[in-house]
Amino acid sequence: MIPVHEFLIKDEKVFSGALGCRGCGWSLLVRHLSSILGENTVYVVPACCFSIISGPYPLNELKGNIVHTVFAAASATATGLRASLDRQGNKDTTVVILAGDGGTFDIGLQALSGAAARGENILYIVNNNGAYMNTGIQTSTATPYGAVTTTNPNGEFKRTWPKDLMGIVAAHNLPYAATCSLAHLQDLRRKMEKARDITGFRLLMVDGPCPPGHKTDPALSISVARLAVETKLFPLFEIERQHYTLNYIPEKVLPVVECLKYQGRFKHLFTDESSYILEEIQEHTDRYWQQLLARAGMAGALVQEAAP
Ligand SMILES: Cc1ncc(C[n+]2csc(CCOP(=O)(O)OP(=O)(O)O)c2C)c(N)n1
Ligand code: SF4
Ligand SMILES: [Mg+2]
Repeated sequence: MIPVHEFLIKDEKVFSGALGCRGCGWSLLVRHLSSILGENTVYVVPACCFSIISGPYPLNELKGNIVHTVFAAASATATGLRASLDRQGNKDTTVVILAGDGGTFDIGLQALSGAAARGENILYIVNNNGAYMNTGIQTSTATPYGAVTTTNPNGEFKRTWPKDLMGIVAAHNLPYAATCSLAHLQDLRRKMEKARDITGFRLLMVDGPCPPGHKTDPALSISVARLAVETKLFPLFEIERQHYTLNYIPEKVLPVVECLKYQGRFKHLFTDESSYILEEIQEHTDRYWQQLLARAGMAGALVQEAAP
């Protein structure tokens, strides 16, 4: 076990008084990222909760340059900024996108794909909190199957599986893409440092706690994030030129209900009539894990079933 003080941020770039809700993942993610990237960084922020958290101009939450941009165009804006810096001979400034899942899985996907295919020298961070949280919890294509959002009202819930964004970005043959959890800070910081030092289009997808959207206790944000990894709902892995590496294999895999039960967005599933949905989520999770093992060349070596 690594002592907590190992992860204390020594070079703080985020001012106190940010506008995030209690237990929000956005600021913690940006605190770690900015302490690693330093002040010579341009953050490109499409519409998302971080647009608000970062503060209205001229009040920056963050020591660094922030460019607010339209929802669909983060990757295009970052491409232009990178080209402009390169033209000035400035190779040292990092251009990084801070986007939500809505701005990535849905509306920003075309620009993302274009920039990734061109191999633009951009670091793309997606805080995946599984819905359009800033405008009141609407369903995105990252929203988990079974979750209630405000676009699935009156006892309804999302009935399609979330998009495999990591599979989509892997197909662009990126030099580096990885998933990260705020409950695994050593792994998160290592991946941020690795992504910082690679040239080309890099993408990190972070599991984003959101107490109002997930209907969770703000004090449990990190615990629920840890359970998402332990239940394999949010596996930690890296992709380098389509080569997958699994970074964390739970010693004793917990059933998905152990994570879902803390989230009010799934509470309607805990009835006799809906228990089959929980089984479907378990099966889908196990299947995705098996696919990851196969992609990492570990199929057959490790077959783990959820404990009863
Ligand atoms: C073209 C366009 N449509 C809708 C909006 C309204 N809008 C602003 S933020 C947001 C939600 C963003 O969701 P996500 O990208 O998941 O980020 P989160 O708020 O969850 O951090 C929406 C719908 C907008 N700004 N521009
Ligand atoms: S709604 Fe969710 S993502 Fe937005 S600031 Fe609050 S906790 Fe963070
Ligand atoms: Mg979101």
